Amino acid sequence: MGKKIFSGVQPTGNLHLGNYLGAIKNFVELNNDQENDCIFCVVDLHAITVKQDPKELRNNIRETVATFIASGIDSKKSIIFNQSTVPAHSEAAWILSCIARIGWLNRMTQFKEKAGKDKEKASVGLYSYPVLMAADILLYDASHVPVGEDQKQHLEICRDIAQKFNNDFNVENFFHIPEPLIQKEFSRIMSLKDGTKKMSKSELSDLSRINLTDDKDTIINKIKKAKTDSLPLPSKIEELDKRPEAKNLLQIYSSLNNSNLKKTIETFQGKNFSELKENLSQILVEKIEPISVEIKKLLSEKEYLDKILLEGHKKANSIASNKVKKMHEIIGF
Ligand code: AQP
Repeated sequence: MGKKIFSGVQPTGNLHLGNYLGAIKNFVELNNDQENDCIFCVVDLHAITVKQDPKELRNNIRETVATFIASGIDSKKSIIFNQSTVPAHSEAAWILSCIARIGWLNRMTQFKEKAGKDKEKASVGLYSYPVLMAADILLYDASHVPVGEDQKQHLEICRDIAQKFNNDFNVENFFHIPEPLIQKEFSRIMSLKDGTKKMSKSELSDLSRINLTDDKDTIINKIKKAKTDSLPLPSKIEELDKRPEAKNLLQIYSSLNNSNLKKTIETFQGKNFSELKENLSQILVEKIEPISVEIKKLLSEKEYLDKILLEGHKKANSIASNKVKKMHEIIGF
């Protein structure tokens, strides 16, 4: 039986290789399975949990859609839409925030990481982010949610919220309890400058990530400058635990090659980083440059991108408004 897929990407610019290998590549495979119904959302309501420039946000929304399409998602088969155009998301998030418990949110590590030392100054939205994410998923009765490993905890709270709503109102199975879909080996791509930190959009140094809009020369240059250590590449997976940069580069190579880490280690064992980097640059250029070229082309076709969003909005809005209406009835509104 096919899966009902829901996932989102924030339009916060600088979409990178981590977003691609941890999420978007998987979206494309799920989209290509004829049995699946997929919904891919540009989660702009999530983006504003930290300050955004309105003009940049508008551009980034289109760029995220362009990235989906350039990566291979078919907008005729899958629904692609922008979260803020479907009011049910905000509405369901409020209702579910009355179901979620403060103790659950207090355990969320992403809030702790993103809020930093001065938690008092973080937005309330950043704190309640997982509740909005639960609303996104539950409105569409998603059975599976493809995400990077960093989002696993948020998926768990989504399941808890769904379960509690179903129990509190005695409506067994009203909300479907979703499963995360996390790619085991390649779930977390790390910074090219520090193998212990996640590759991220907001990292100041552009050299820390491969952006999906980077051209060939930029990709080659960034891999050349990527941090390494002084030893030859190891022959055993366990040896990688103490060598985060080696692990990251080997993992990226494996993932792009649709291989596994064990096989990749066998290919490069005893070799120098320079050989791995040469091969890695080659496969990155082969896989990422066409996406980069296509994104740039699509960005000059704003009307086409807006049309995709409008079509997606109509379909998503119909499903989500219907579900929120049922929530109202259950609650007693
Ligand atoms: N480094 C990563 N490795 C694997 N997967 C990743 N994802 C993000 N970074 C990595 C996955 O990409 C999907 C979309 O992410 P998002 O746009 O919702 O934002 P994010 O996770 O907050 O991305 P960043 O780059 O980490 O942004 P900042 O710098 O703002 O914190 C998600 O499925 C995510 O797991």
